[in-house]
Amino acid sequence: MLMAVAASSCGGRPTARVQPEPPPLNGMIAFSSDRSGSWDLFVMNADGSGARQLTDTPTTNEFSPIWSPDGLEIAFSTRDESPDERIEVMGADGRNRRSLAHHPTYCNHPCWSPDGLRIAFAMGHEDQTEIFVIDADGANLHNLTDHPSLDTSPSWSPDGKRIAFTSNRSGSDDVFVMDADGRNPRNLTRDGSNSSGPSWSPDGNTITFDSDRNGNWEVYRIGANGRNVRRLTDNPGWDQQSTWSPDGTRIAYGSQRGAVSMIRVMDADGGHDEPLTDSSSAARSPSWAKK
Ligand SMILES: [Ca+2]
Ligand SMILES: [Ca+2]
Repeated sequence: MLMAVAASSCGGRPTARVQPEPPPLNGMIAFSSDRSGSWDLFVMNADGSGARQLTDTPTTNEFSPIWSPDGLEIAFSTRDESPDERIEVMGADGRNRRSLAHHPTYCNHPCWSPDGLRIAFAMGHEDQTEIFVIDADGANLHNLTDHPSLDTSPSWSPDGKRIAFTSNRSGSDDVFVMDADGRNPRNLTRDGSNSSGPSWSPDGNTITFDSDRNGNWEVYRIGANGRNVRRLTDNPGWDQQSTWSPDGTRIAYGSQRGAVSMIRVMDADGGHDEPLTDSSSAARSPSWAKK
């Protein structure tokens, strides 16, 4: 057996050049997994070790976790047997859950402002969802988009001045950027395919997003000015839900290449791609803590 392994590895194609070592995987990643029976929220070290269950709610599904900028809280969405989908917030230890907003059809994709004072999210019905913003204490709910289309998945720029989001107002799903007060929306990805799920890099210069422009969902990056689109993943499964490491060198994302979705990580240029969770249960919606 050992000889066979040695022979096959010797018989492989010679490597063109040796890749440098990948940057270290520091910090914490929150994600959603069905490993406990229902969908629950977990945190793990960014190298995939030390996974810990934060919610244990057999009749409620928790999705889309996102860390507060100070790392002390996690906002997320929930769906249970009640009519409403909700945005909730809890401590990073899973305690002190509180509900911020709810809607009978759709209430999802929370995103903190960089100062931690507000949360943007998407809410609405089948034909029209809007990006709303609410204070982290639940006050001052207001609509930022107010447009008869599906506006979803906000991502706040690190300087707090802009919000990227997904909208189908141009006919297909596209990534838009607007001022943080909802003014001046502009389309970054106008190419007729679907592009969604923007995630702003820590230095504010780059936005990752998901697109099916090559017939299959892959993770791409684009300059925040709309230039220099580049594909980062290339495989037949879906690759979506990107989140940046705090130092901007690595990107974690959700990927389904076999029977279940997994969390994977790669360099910010697509190199050193590797799994962080295994195939024994589904995992998705990673969020890398900002500190
Ligand atoms: Ca649950
Ligand atoms: Ca793919």
